[in-house]
Amino acid sequence: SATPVKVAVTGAAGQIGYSLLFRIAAGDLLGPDTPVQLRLLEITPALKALEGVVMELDDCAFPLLDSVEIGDDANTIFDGANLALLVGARPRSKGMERGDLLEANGAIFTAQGKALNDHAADDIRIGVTGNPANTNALIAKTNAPDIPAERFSALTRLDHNRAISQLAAKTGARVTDITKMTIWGNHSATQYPDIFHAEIAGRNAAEVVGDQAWIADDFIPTVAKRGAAIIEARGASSAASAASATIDAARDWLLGSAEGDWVSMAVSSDGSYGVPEGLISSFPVVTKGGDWEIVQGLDIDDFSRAKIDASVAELVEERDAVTQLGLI
Ligand code: NAX
Repeated sequence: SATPVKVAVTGAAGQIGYSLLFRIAAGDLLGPDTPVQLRLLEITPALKALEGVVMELDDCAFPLLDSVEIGDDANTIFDGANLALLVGARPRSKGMERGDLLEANGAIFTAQGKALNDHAADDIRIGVTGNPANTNALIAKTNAPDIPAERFSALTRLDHNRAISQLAAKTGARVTDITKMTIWGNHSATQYPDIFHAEIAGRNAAEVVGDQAWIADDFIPTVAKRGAAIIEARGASSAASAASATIDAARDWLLGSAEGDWVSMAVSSDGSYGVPEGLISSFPVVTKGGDWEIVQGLDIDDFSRAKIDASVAELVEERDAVTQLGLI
C-alpha cells in the first residue's frame, strides 16, 4: 500500500480543526488510496480538548487514518511533516490594536516558520489559514530560509468558492459550469474577486451577467464581506466552509488543478501583474504535482487595476508593519 503522508495541523482543537481533521482522515484531501498520519499542534491549555477530538477520530475508525500524534511543541509535531496546515492563530480580542494583533501572530508564525525550517520533510508544503493569513505566511516564509518560497501559500480559496457560489446564484448556472474565477490580493475586505476572466459554460461571465453595477456594488462587496455576514448570522466565524476550502486548496496544490481551469492561491509574488516580489498575494494559478504557476497574460482593465492595487497596497502596509516589529 501507499506510503502514509504526514499532515500537520495547527489550532487543531479550534472550530475549523473540528471540521478539517475528519475530512482529512476520511480521505478528502489525499484521496482514497493514501493513508494519513495526523500531527496536531495546540497550545498547552487546549491539549485536553484536543485529546477529546482525537477520541472522536478514533471512534470513526477511519480506514485511512494511520496514526495521530498531538502536542504543544512545534519542533516535535512538524518533524518529518509533508504538509502543514497552519490554522491556529491569535484572534483579535477587545481593545487589541492592529499592531498588537500582528505582534501576537508574529510570535506564533516566526516560531512555526523556524520549526518547519528545521524539522519538516524535504517535500514540505505549507498552507496558512490563520489570519491575517497572507502576512502570517510571509512571516513564516521569511523565518524558514531553507524552505523554497514557493512552498508557502495563504488561503484565498474560501473567497474563491464564495465568489463561484454568488455567481452561480445570480446566473442560475451550476457551480461546476463556472471556471477561471480569480481572487486577487489580500484575504481581507480589500480582496478583489474578478469575474472578467471567469467563464460560465465557456462564455465570459461578465458578459453573461451584463450588469456592471451588480459586479461593483453587489457581487464584490458580498464576497469580500461574507465572513462578517456569517458571523452575524451564526454567531461564530466560518468554520466548516473554511475547512472545506483548506482541503480544496491543499488537494489541488498536491494533486493538480482541473484541466482548462485555474484556482486562486495567495503565493509569493514573482512580480507578475505588478505585485511586488516576495509579497504573499492571491493570484490565479494552475497547480500540478505540488507546484504552482501564476496564469500569465490576462488583460487587466482600469477597474480591475485599481482594485488589485488597493489590496496589494494593504499587503505592503502589513509587510512594513511586521518589518518594523522585527518579525521579518
Ligand atoms: P478558533 O479560535 O476556534 O481556533 C483556533 C485554535 O488555534 C485554538 O484552539 C487555539 O488554541 C489554537 N492556537 C492558538 N495559538 C496557537 C499556536 N501558537 N499553536 C497552535 N495552536 C494555536 O478559530 P477558528 O475558527 O478555528 O479559526 C482559525 C483561524 O482561521 C483564525 O485565525 C481565523 O481568523 C482564520 N480564518 C481564516 C479564513 C480564511 O479564509 N483564510 C476563514 C475562516 C477563519 O476566519
